[in-house]
Amino acid sequence: MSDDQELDLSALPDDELVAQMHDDLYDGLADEIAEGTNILLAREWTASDVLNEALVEGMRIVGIDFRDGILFVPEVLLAANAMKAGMKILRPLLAETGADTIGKVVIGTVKGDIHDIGKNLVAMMLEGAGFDVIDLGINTDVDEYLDALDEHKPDILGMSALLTTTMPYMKVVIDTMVERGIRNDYLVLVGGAPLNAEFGEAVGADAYCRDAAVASDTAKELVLRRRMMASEDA
Ligand code: B1M
Repeated sequence: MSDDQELDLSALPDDELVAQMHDDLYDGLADEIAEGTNILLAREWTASDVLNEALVEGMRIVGIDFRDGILFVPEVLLAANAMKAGMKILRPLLAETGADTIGKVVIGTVKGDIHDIGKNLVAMMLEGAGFDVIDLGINTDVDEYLDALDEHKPDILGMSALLTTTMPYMKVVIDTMVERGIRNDYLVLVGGAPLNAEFGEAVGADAYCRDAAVASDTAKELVLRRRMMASEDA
């Protein structure tokens, strides 16, 4: 629309800019999302405030209209691309850390599932907390997870699922780890919108993480606790 093209984002006050970014995300306008992200950062917003208030909130609105049949897959794909344009700018800021590496995480979205925005956010927050992150991407099957564990010997395996039809695959992975006698060699964290703590417990994970911040706090806490227990046993 010509009105939108002429809109000077930098002239908008913060609240109007954020509302405009929600609209731009909805319309899948990646360049505008990148521009809005840079403007908010230049106004000294923290990376996590930009992420949560402008991007995640915008995607929440998209999710509602997707659920209600107002938006369809192609539009939501564009919105996801726009979100990624903002996340690309935020990534180095969220991953910025002076801390030494505190552990290693292998993470991936489970087989049958191609949603990766939440998983990518979790990976960024873990990097920011000082973890080395090996990201297996989307549609990850049990062999890919287990090969990565073997190759990278991480402290943590993280799995993401956004569909009620794909979340049971987490149990396939954990059960295979049990069968192979390697389950207790790793901490297993699971997350994704349709999961909850009961599900995490039922599939045999060490913890369910509601969001990326919880995932990073939980990862730090469990790795430190495990190291303390190991040093007490030694
Ligand atoms: Co899809 N989709 N989608 N989708 N999509 C949902 C998930 C849905 C809830 C939409 C809806 O109906 N309201 C619905 C699932 C319904 C259900 O199963 N109950 C749905 C559907 C049905 C589908 C398709 C089947 C649609 C179709 O084809 N008819 C299809 C499935 C494709 C497949 O995977 N096989 C599909 C496709 C797509 C797109 C490709 C168009 C696109 C994905 C693009 C991409 O990811 N690159 C898409 C999107 C964008 C969504 C919504 C709108 C947004 C998801 C998102 O990115 N949220 C989503 C609606 C919604 O969730 N409200 C929807 C933002 C993100 C920051 O949040 O991912 O929840 P989230 O991640 C959070 C936490 O969950 C947690 O931390 C993250 C950050 O705080 N977390 C973890 C996530 N993973 C973690 C891992 C951890 C820890 C925490 O490990 C330790």
